[in-house]
Amino acid sequence: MGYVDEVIERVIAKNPGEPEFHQAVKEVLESLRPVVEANEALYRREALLERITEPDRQIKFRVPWVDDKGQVQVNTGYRVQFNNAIGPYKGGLRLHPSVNIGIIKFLGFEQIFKNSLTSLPIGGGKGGSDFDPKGKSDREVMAFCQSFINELYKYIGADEDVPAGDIGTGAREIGYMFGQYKKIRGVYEGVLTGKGLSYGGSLARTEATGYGLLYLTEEMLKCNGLDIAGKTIAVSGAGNVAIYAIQKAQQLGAKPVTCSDSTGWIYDPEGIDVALLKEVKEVKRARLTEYAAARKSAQYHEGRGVWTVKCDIALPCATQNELDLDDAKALVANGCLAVAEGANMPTTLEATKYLQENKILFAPGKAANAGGVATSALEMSQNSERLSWSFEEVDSKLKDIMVNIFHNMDAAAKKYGHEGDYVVGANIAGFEKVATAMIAQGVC
Ligand code: NDP
Ligand code: 2IT
Repeated sequence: MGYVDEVIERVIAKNPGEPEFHQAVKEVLESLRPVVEANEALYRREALLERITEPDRQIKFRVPWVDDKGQVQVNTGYRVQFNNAIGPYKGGLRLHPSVNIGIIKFLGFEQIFKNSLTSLPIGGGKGGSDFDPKGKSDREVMAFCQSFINELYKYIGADEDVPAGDIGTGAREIGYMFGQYKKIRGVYEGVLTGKGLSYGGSLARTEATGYGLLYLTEEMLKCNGLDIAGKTIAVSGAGNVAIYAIQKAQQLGAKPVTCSDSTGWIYDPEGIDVALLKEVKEVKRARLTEYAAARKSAQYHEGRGVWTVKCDIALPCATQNELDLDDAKALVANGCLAVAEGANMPTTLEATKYLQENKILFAPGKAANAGGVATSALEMSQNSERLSWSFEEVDSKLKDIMVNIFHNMDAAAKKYGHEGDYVVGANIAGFEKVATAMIAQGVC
């Protein structure tokens, strides 16, 4: 058995009941075959693949808090510090009832290669809790966030580990966490990113993941002889990534016609009204039925179904494994040209294979959604130099980073004989830098 297959088997055996982590490891390691085969003796001696698939540490803790009725609630908190070969651990915090250690490990593992692709000095980590912010009062969210930091503060710091937002964690949650960290540690430092603008946040961080997704998609289309202007886009999700993907798509002259949340989805043939979507989701924190009620052209459907809509480009921006083989078949049958992942691992392995076999341009999440964490790293730079850059400055750096990511993954795919396979290209380009750093730093 080859080294890659041996390590995949070992990861599955050592981490039972963690299917998302297995999936992420398979996707990465299988596409690293060309580079592993070229360096097999060295990597085996270094146990490089065993080391890169084993987190530096996993922290799991109790998060007790008191709800508005005076009842004590208990959640579980996690932080997986996966790899800090090229910089402090960096990655978001997911607050969603589905969170478990396997999900946090898949996200942390992906983050290693994504962060490397940004070309900025950040290692990989991820955290979160099974707490559900939906339907909670601001006071309850604050109580949870303070309790979460009461334990997590021991393990994070501006030069150690810098958490940020993810599903369920936005500016409100980051604000409460930052306040509690400052209170406990008595230091004012860039320990979290995605902060409010009046206390160390970066302009354009809110927009960054969605905007970055579109910058990379635009470049990928351009380099394949296509223009994004005039294209119809299907988007899933209605959160931070989806909203700003829709906004930038419109600015680039494309027409996003769908969005979704966990209960249903919208088809709006006139194009999504971003101001209304923001009002419903960012201000009222309401369901998409409110969008449909306020807009004549919008059709609301229960359940899932975004990928059945005819589109030129599909942007999954909600959650993992939300685009399966049947969805991929529907997209291909409807003449879709490109899929770019705004979410982390939204496309199943079978669906990715089908899309690529059918010559759909496919940009994997670790490249396509790297604009969020890249701009987080720019926020860290601004915090370190105690300065704030203008929106235009941050946005132009973000655009350069995304264009650069596209060309790096394109070049790595070509170098190893897989031209146009951006999954192989992104994984190899992200991996090579981390591998070189790990080997140079010795066995640690
Ligand atoms: P938000 O919490 O802002 O929005 C998530 C959206 O996805 C909501 O519309 C939510 O619907 C929907 N959703 C979440 N879970 C499910 C589910 N299990 N089934 C169906 N719909 C679901 O999160 P973000 O927009 O920040 O994150 C979206 C994706 O992008 C995630 O995969 C995240 O890891 C990834 N990502 C985020 C980055 C960021 O900077 N925020 C950076 C890079 C990647 P509902 O409200 O009904 O739950
Ligand atoms: O998945 C991701 O890259 C994020 N949720 C953003 C992480 C960050 O540190 O900004």
